[in-house]
Amino acid sequence: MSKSDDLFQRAEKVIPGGVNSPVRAFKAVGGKPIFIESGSGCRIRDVDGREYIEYIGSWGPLIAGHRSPVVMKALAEVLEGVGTSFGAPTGPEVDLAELICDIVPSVEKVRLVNSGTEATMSAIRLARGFTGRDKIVKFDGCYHGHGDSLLVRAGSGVATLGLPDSPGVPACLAELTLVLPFNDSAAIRDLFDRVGGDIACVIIEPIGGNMGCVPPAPGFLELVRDLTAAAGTVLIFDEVMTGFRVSLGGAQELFDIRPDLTTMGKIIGGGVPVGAYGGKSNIMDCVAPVGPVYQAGTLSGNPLAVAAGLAALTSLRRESPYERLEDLAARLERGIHESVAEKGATVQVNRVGSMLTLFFNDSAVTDFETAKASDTVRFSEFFQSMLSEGVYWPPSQFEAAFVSTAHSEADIDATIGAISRCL
Ligand code: KE4
Repeated sequence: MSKSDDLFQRAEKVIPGGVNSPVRAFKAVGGKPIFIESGSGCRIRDVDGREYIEYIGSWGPLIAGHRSPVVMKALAEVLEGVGTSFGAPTGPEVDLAELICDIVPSVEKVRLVNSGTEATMSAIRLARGFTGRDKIVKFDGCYHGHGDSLLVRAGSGVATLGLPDSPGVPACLAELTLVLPFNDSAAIRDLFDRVGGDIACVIIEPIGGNMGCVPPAPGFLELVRDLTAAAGTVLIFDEVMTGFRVSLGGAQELFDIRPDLTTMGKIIGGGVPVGAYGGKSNIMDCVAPVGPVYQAGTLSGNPLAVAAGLAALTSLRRESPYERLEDLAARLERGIHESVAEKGATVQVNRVGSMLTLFFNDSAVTDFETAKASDTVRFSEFFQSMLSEGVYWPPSQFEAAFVSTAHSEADIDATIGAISRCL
């Protein structure tokens, strides 16, 4: 038995499903998860000594690859001479908050938390507290962490009362979440014509990342912004994945749209747990202790996480690697298209900057319905073949792959070679 299988056998006895987050269990692609020993740059090594060029990057945080020198140095300095947590304010938290407000166009004030889920849960509560309204809107196929109000699927008809998408989510709470099709302008226009004044907030991934990568249709985000502004509804851009990823200022900078609140995570912590929510001062000032909307966190803004986040964001602002990321990811996309043409495979590639998804689908993927029409059996075969080729692709058809600054042209070309053999 491999070391990985042995570890998995032990893990299943003491951890639900043997993993600390479901997608890691390989349920979507079959087989057993591989246990990772270490990472360096764009490569990870498993406990049995096998090495992979990888495109998960811890599901987005590692835009500079594993053990990026600047982040490692910052962590070492804190461990050496500061400490990990005080439960009291520190200077670097102010530095990081100022940096985020400087980088993210719509953010005037920001509160640090410890995960993307905490960020979105808090932003929803804040929007409800600020507007005095209870209903919220999300989009089918968008994932915003595991907060109760967001584990909701569409009701029978478009925009009818939401239904729990997990046991344990009370129906009375789920029905306050209205679920619309992503990229469906008519549906959101109709909803706001009917009940816009009742909606506390709309939360959206400005670029879908959790149904696979699905870009916004031209004009869609602008319409969402206009409708929410007119109705006094808080617009929340969930940029946990797109923030600092598709440009330094995220999707809101890329598309030049200003949401009222933004949720952040992943890259903001440089691979260490950090989440954040921020936006207009008049809304953020409703958050305790200055306002009545309660939110708290023992380890929020801890020195270790803040040091990693500061190092990661400072480096991104200094290096501005987005052209390089675009070149590398475009090279990968071109290579996929060339392989697809050679092999006559039915594949769609959706990409925005350095996040992309290869869908086994014979038509364009523009929302969750079209994404779900993908051939997930074929994807599983592809994933397992890529693993055998030494390339660790995201273990789900409905996830995005991430290119990092640690990937070289040679790594991209090797990946293209593997994809060509696996299609
Ligand atoms: P976390 O609570 O996992 O830090 O963030 C939740 C979240 C919120 N918003 C968006 C847009 C997200 O993509 C996520 C988390 N993303 C998934 C991967 N698609 C995390 C991976 C996992 O669940 O293990």
